[in-house]
Amino acid sequence: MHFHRDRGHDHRLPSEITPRAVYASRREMLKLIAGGAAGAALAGWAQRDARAQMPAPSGRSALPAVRSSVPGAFVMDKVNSLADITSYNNFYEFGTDKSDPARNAHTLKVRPWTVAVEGEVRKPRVYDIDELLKLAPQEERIYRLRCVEGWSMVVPWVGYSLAELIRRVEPTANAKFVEFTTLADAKQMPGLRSSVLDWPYVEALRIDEAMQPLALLTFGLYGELLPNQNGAPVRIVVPWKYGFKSGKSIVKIRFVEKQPLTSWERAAPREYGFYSNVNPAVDHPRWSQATERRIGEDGLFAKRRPTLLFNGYEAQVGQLYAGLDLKKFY
Ligand SMILES: Nc1nc2c(c(=O)[nH]1)N[C@H]1C(S)=C(S)[C@@H](COP(=O)(O)O)O[C@H]1N2
Ligand SMILES: [Mo]
Repeated sequence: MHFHRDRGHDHRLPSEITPRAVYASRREMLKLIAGGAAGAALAGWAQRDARAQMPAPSGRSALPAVRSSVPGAFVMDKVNSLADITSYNNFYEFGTDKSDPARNAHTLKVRPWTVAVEGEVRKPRVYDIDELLKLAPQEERIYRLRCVEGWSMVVPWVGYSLAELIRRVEPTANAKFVEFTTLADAKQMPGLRSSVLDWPYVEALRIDEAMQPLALLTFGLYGELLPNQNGAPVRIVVPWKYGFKSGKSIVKIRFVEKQPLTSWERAAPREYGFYSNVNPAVDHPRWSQATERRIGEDGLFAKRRPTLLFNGYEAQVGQLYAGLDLKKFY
């Protein structure tokens, strides 16, 4: 099975590829926005842009949020529509076609729901989802999402920094990595009949990556609770890594000393490394990662966009990897 391969095609002429100068100036602008006074105004603009594109009330539950002050929390790119974000999904527990999660995830029961936080922490605890929702102020963050398959979107998430939860459980000195486990219940998840992955879906981060304020414990999008196909009732979003690092419908967060073996690494270690930072210079063994297809821009004349190092979040996360050979630790 050719899972994890994008079906988009690149029909660009060489002249249509964004000149390097333009690409560089966009990155400079993003850095300015991340840190400067102009940031507030522009971030506000980005947020209004998201709101303006909000569809009529959908019947989901509102999740009020404040504007995030975390550097890098708002990208300037046009936000994808709610329809795009909720109909083109990877959530293999509900099937491997992009339309399967939207069709099948209604069987996921999101209440009652608990998240066990355990391992190398002084205060291990099982959190009820409604308690977790109120642990810290909910913030809106407009992030790029780059799938390893070569497509991307821009999503107005709602959540708070994973660091808020991590601080409360007080990791010990042995806590070097954090592992995230998705629910695996064949009664609710028809995709578990397929052996495309070893269930449950497990992902992990180094603890300093998990503490980076952009790493988001995510409860909603477009101002409302997460739709099931996007990982309700709680998921991880790590915007500078390929999308598969952002596990959905999380039931366990475990602090460990040794680097965990993640589901995608186990399935294809040569193709999906532990780090999986977005990097246009490190190709997937079966396709280039230099460019991406922005969902919502596809069509006969749509151009692929250049993929940015760390998905455009280099100013915020680059120093986490200082001295690391990004080709070796991909
Ligand atoms: N449990 C689980 N989490 C998952 C996946 C999955 O199949 N199962 N797919 C990942 C991939 S490949 C991507 S690109 C994103 C997609 O998130 P979205 O559907 O909200 O856009 O979820 C990630 N998290
Ligand atoms: Mo993905």
